[in-house]
Amino acid sequence: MRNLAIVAVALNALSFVSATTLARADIDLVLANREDASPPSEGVVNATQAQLNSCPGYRASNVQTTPYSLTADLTLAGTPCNVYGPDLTSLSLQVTYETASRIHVKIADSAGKRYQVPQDVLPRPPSSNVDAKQAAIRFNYTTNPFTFSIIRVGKVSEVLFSTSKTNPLIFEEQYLRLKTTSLPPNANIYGLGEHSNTFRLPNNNFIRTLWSRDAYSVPPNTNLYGNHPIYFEHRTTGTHGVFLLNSNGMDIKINQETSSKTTSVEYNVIGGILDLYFLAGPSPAQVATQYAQIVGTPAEVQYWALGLHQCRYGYTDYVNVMQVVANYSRAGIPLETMWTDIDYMYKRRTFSIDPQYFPLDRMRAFISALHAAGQHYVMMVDPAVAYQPNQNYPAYDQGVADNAFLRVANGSSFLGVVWPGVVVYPDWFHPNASNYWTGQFTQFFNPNTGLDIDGSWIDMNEPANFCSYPCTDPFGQAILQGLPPPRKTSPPPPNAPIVITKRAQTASGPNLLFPPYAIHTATQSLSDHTANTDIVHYGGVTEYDAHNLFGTMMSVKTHDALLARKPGVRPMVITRSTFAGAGSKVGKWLGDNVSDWPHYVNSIAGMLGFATIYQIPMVGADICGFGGNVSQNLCARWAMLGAFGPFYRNHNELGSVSQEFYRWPMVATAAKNAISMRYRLLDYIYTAFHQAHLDGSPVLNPLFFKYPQDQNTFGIDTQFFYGDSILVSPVTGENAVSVTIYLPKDNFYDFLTYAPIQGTGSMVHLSNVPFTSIPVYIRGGAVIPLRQSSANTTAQLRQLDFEIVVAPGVDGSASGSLYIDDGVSITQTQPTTWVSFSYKSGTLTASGTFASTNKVATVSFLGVSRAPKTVQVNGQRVSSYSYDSGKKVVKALVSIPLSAGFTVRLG
Ligand code: MIG
Repeated sequence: MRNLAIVAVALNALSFVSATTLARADIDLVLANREDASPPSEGVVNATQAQLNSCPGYRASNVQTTPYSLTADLTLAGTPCNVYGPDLTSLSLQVTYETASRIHVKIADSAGKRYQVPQDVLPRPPSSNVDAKQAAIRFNYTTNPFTFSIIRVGKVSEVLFSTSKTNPLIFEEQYLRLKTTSLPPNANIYGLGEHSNTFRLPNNNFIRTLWSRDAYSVPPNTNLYGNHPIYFEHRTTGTHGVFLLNSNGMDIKINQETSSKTTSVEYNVIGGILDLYFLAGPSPAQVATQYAQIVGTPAEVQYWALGLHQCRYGYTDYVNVMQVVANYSRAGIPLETMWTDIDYMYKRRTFSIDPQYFPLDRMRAFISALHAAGQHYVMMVDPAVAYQPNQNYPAYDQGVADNAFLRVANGSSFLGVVWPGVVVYPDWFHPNASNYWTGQFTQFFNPNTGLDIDGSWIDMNEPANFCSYPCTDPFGQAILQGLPPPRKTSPPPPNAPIVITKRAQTASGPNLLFPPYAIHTATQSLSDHTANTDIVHYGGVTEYDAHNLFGTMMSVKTHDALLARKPGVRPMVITRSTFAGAGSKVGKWLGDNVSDWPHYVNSIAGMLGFATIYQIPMVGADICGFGGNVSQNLCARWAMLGAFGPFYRNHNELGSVSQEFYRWPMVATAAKNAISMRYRLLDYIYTAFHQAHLDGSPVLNPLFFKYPQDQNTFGIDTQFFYGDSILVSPVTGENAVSVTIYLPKDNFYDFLTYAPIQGTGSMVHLSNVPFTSIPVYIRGGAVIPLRQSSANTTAQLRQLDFEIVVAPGVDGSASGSLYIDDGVSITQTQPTTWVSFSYKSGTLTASGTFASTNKVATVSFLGVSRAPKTVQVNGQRVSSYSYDSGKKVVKALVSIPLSAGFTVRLG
């Protein structure tokens, strides 16, 4: 226990000391210690697999079927094993063929009393009640003991998921165990985030823990900020998905089963019910769109939000912030959006502004100047509200008046410790929470009298707490941690609420603080460094059940607050903590990474998880790294990789060396080169976002999504497709100027020169890749709309004409699309442009709806093996074209209004 105490102190220190004073080695040490630390033993049981497997399982009876459904009663099939608490004796099973590619399997207590993720947090999709015979996957079962499997039917019949007698279903008050042992050996499993492991998950002796946590340095093999209990399993015969709709803490164990030579996935969940959705695919992208039908398709983003963002923790005052904006202009690097961290707040209190360092009138003037320049401004909002009774602090007073804060059992506010010192937290379940939150936004961010922000950055919503459980003395902790308490030297106010540290545990009830099964959270316990899990939210939901929803509920409230502030405008919100479904409202950044090469490389896997699996495509890592000091080589590489991430923001920790792109000439050049590519591609990726919004199509694609038969691609997470067709292969080695990449057997074209590159399904070594360049290829088969050039702001970019690039695939054809709207409105009042391009036998055809004032100024045909005799636009010969026989490119200079369909033909 002594060791534990030391670690706890060290972790508190870690929470607020800047990275410059805490070397990376110290961080690793603290984390290593933390992982070694055994969980508190109180109430915790350690059961063996043998004990679990001797549990009786359940027997199915009263089986009722319709063509599209099955229900049954499940009764405990023997003596209760009570391994982690009492077994439930009667359960209900409900199976529904909701669509031809989705089966819903719900195993719950027969009384239907247990906690389930609330409908208003994640509305369930309607069921189309499809005849089982029409479905691509089938539910099979045995009655005694009850086991079930999900089978892919069709040409190849194969088992996707199957429970067994040897690993019986366990359903106890605080422990659910469900294990499938039927995955192929060395299975390709993706998802189950948030994690910082490889994109293709380790599949032996591996535990994924889902429990939201403030996770500085985002260590692999630990629980991080968000929770997404969805996995895709890929085989050459097809991909399928399994989603466990459950917000409770859980361990998902993946192992190689030596006896059966298979891979197993075992859910160990400490509450809720087993609410499973099986998705048939069979293509990886189809699993993605099928998952989107459950959790919602991603919110449409504002066009400007795809521009470059600059942020840091530690901008000292508004003058400093303005200097950064000015320096970007001076360096000629297009900066779209400036951000400000908690630095602006008065004593770090949310919804407050420091009158000396960030005076309101100066800030208002600064923000209008930004807007006048076509730029944008985003500020941080934290959920924890400073505990400031009788201080005329509206965010606190109004929350108290609205009863909108989390309370402990005796009715007083739950007190934690965050930046401003002692804090309270909103209870998002409270019916007043929406009004309270929207009220704060409409007042503090009032465009006419307050800060006219363009978007909101929400942090610490795990929720984070710097006070270790049981946090008996938050006031003392705030002082000890040097956080700005209201009066450092004064005693707590006489009316300070009594902090309840009494355990909620009763002899027979559930133990909400230390459940018998201890999930492998990297914190000391469930309640450590967050809100206590025995807190009961308004309406009776416990923090134990809803902890993993806090960030998503805050996200939705913030989204709604921004919408109330500017009706009709797409809210721009970037959150840290997420749950399944968050992407339908907000975007996400990957939290506190570190300025080192491994974090740079791993940011790809991180983005792929959110953009391809979890349906939160507006995602990015802190570019150039948050903690620690970045080197110019690393910042140059990251400026370029980040330009091919959906959310492109440079962000840095308090005390770390400055890392704005203009700080080093080489980094400035790298950034300009990459931004130029990104901006020319902005409409291409905006179109991908629109498609994602329509049906959940992935905005980034791992290589295997495009080459599902090519085994070499299954583990690749150092290369990816930006959108459908732009292959990004960054240099990954530390300080390296070369990289070995994989090129699938396909046609590719260099993005900058257009020269063809034949992929042969093998590794290719690229040497002499300078620190100002990133290898980017167009995949054959694509028609890519590019803006003619880059621009200083996205507003200017929208004025430019287009170049259409035709990059034929192996079969000689190509296709693509282009979506243009006003870029900001939820509902478009003006006609939009939605063009399909297709290319075949020398003819490019553009059809669809056209309402753009932009023109097509150039059409470039790649991979053309001879000079064309003629080039015709809508049947009329044009003379202004050239042919480059070395690069095999025909470039036609045209002037085609995007107001009607057209053809361009090579003769
Ligand atoms: O305890 O607001 O992840 O991006 O700069 C740290 C200060 C609080 C954590 C965020 C980080 C942000 C920092 N915040």
